[in-house]
Amino acid sequence: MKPEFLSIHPDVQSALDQGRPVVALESTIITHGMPYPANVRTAIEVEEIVRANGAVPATIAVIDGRIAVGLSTDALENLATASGVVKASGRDLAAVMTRGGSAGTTVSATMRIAALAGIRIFATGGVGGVHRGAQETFDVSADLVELGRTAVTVVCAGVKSILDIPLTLEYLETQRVPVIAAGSDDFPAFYTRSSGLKADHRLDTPEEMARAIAIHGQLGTGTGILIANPIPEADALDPAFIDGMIADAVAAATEQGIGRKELTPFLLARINELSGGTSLKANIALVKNNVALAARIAAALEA
Ligand code: PSU
Ligand code: MN
Repeated sequence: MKPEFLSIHPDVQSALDQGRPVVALESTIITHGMPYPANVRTAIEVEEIVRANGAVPATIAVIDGRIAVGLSTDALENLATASGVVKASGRDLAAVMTRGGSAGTTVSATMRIAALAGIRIFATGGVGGVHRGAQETFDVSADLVELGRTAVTVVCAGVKSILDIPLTLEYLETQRVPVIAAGSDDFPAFYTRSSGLKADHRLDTPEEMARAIAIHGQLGTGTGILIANPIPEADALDPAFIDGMIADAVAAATEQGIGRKELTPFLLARINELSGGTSLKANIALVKNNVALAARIAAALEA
């Protein structure tokens, strides 16, 4: 039985009922990750790319106290423009829903909801991770904890260097989360194709990835899988260009005492500002690349 607070869009429900491929999409990227109107435009285009690659998109958000799995264009537009929309990780959902609020769902919340709805694969830009300075701040994203206990595959473009990438990979190892780079030996760093660190595993085709997901599921580990898909060559940023801006953004956050759930949105906005929109362009390109891969994996999973 699905909880009564879950509103699954008819297109998504019929795909699930008929065993057709579905890809979940998060919404914090819309509410807190990108500025308006690029956020709505991207959300709409990304759904089209999922469809073009043979799957049904299911963008997930909290709308007026209920969880929506699959959003109309109007709902997307409202979510992107309404005031008081919160950033909800899994732990925030109950309180936001109780007061009838609306929220963008982070990777952790979206994974939880996808699992409830029976969706096995989910695509986004970047996942949260272990922040730089976590030795002092303890700032480790709930995304990593959720990956350690919810059996949903997340396709991302690796981890941004606003985070401590080596510590993030250590944490995923402890949590028993398989980390697979798509068509690359290196673990990607969001804006760039390599973080300078090797990925644990490399798989090259959506069919292989679907097979790994199926085997991992049968092993009963109960953990998610992280598929790290490098940004396309043509859209990748020069590390020399972006790394300095990331360092400046992190320094500004520390100076201004930004912490907890405000930190990631602050850093994203700051980097966008400092780069004159170049980081946003790369972000949009890599999200599109990720949803296309996720749709092809979803199709291979159902084949
Ligand atoms: N990274 C991005 N864009 C985003 C996010 C991360 O490049 O929009 C969002 C995702 O929703 C992710 C969340 O789940 O930030 C992580 O937040 P935190 O670091 O507070 O756990
Ligand atoms: Mn955090």
